[in-house]
Amino acid sequence: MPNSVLMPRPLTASGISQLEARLPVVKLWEAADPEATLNAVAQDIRSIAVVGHGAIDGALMGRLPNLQLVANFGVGYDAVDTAWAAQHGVIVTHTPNVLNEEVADTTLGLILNTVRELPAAERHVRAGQWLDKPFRLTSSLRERTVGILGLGRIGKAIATRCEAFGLPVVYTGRSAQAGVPYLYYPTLVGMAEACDILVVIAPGGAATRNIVDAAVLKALGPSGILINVARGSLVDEAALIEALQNHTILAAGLDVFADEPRVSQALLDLDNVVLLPHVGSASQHTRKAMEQLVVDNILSWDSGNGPLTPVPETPWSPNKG
Ligand code: 8YV
Repeated sequence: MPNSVLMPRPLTASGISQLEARLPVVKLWEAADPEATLNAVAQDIRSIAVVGHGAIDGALMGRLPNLQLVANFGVGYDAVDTAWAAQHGVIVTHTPNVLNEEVADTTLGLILNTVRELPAAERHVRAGQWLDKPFRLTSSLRERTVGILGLGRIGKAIATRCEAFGLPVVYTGRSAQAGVPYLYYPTLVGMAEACDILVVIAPGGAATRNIVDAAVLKALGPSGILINVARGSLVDEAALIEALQNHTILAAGLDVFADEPRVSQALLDLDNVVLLPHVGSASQHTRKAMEQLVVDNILSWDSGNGPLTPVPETPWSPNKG
């Protein structure tokens, strides 16, 4: 049916029914032969609702001649080829702001878990080892400076929380930001030298691939902690594993990985790393808000009022779809 929404993976029942009340939805995950279904409906698809981390590349979008909108579930949209979309007049939307506080909360949790080794302390209790001896003394947040790579919306929410913990905050990114009270470092290595906890919360994609490399980890130093809540692609994972094994840095807390959901055995084998399964925004409250923004973007665009949160690479104007 014309004007269809392609849904490769499911939104919740509420999200699907809100869309279905207005538009036909092609539920690709239900198709016995997704390729054949895609060929059969290609002309009808005008938008895609993207959930999960599958790539939305030019090869897929190019098969859909009437595609006008890709609504991404997530603030990060590195899995969507926005350069292709921009060239072909396709608008991409994402879900900014609604997850800022959740991801920042998770980040502080991951920092505390990593520095104070709380998961290992909990395992100590569960294994009955407390009866034999107290848990070891750990490193501390005290006298540490937090360096934030990527002081965007989420980075600022993390910084506010760090301030409340009494931790000095510094940052690096493409440029210094006016009106920001934190010290700016023009280079990542420079900031890594100056801070003790390096928090990675910059966008993924070609421009940031492996920017946290062996040199940055060396600069972070033997008491340094790496926290990654952005994308696995920003960190050279082989260099990180080596740095953790050799104690070039003290520890790492990772919510994201190079090849999710597969986690390198070398990381699983290490004691000085805390591992989370990409749960930064994964509360019921926040995932509901993110889904609602996906739905609202599609419905607003369909009604001619334009998408609510287009990405900067594909701005919307009233004469455009
Ligand atoms: C989600 C995220 O895990 O918003 C993002 O960029 O990485 C997370 O909030 C992801 O979008 C779920 O697919």
